[in-house]
Amino acid sequence: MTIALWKNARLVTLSSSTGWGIVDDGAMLTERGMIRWVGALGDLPQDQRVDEAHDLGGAVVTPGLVDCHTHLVYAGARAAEFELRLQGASYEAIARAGGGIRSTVAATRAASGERLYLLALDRLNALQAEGVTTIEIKSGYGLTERDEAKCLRVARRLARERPVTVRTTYLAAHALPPEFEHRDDAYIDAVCEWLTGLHVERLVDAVDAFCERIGFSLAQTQRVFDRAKSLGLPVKLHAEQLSDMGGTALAARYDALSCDHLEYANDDAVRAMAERGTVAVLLPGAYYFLRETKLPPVQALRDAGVPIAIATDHNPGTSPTLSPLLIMNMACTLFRLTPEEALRGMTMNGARALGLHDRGVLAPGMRADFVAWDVEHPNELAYWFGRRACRQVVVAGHAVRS
Ligand code: DI6
Ligand code: FE
Repeated sequence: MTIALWKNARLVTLSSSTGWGIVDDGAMLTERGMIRWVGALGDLPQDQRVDEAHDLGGAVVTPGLVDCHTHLVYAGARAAEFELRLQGASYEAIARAGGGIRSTVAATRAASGERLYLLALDRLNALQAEGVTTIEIKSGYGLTERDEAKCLRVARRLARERPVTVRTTYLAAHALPPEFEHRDDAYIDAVCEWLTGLHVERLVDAVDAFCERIGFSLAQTQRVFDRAKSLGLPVKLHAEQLSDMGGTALAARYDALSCDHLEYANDDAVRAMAERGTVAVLLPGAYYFLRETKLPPVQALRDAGVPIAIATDHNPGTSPTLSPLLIMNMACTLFRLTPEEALRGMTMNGARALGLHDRGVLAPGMRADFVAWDVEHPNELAYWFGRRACRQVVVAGHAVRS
């Protein structure tokens, strides 16, 4: 098996619980897609066999970015809705009037799997050009068994055809489709039934719901979670984004991998997450784009020791961004995370929010997913915004070509 040496890097290992873990004049050995050794080049054993060597040109090198919350597969933009909101219409009012998520559902149902694939591929390529090596992709714009399957198959196809890890999440409990108007409990019955079939087809890695006034109730969310658990699937939740529904505490009782958004989460929610090891996923893009003012309880999360991840939440309604670095910047400027917390949030804690423990730090035994950046210090990753700072992306020990 080929042993590759990657040298001339300023490694940002994140391998201890605090601090960047910088190794200057750093080097890594990779073999079979995994990291075998990490250290200063001068400490590499003299007799180490090396089959190929790569010069990283003095770049800052971090773990590959993990975008742990996206809605990447859909058709249609929502710029007209953006204009309405700029004129004063609220996101909730637009949703209640049948716009919002439902308008994306109509466009997604009308699109072929091939068309959805090409649209999502373009978005994935943009994210990867900024360092993303692992991505979560939710369904939730199909809302029929056939259309949810269509979207999840697109997500699986992306993983087959691009060098990236994709984790799929079933989010049929995202909005009530028009054919179920006033029959939300019947819709939840259908959501549970479809899940069983999609699971048999191995299309689902985790199960999510939108627990919100304009989404689904606690009791309905619980029914979806019960079905997920009966199939052995982990859960996560869009919780406390627009109001305090108590979804976080419910999700924690089901040992959720993560609770996401959390602007309205209270102390009980934070405690529940801490007790169950649930990751808090903060989504500053949606906060920014909806011009929200209620901040998530960042200090309480820190004090309770809840791991904080951040993600793009890429979607056409509330976070139409393809820039993980911009999201790191927003996590600092809007939510007051430190640049180090922002990087941990988009690497190791993002991985944890997906139940992945083999990535997110540069250490022996981890996947060889890493990114070389045109910066001098990792704090610049959250500092610049709108700058193309990514020099090279490496996935499982292979340089990615776009
Ligand atoms: N919360 C969000 O921010 C996205 N979904 C959700 O449950 C928004 C989805 C959309 O507006 O299309
Ligand atoms: Fe979302």
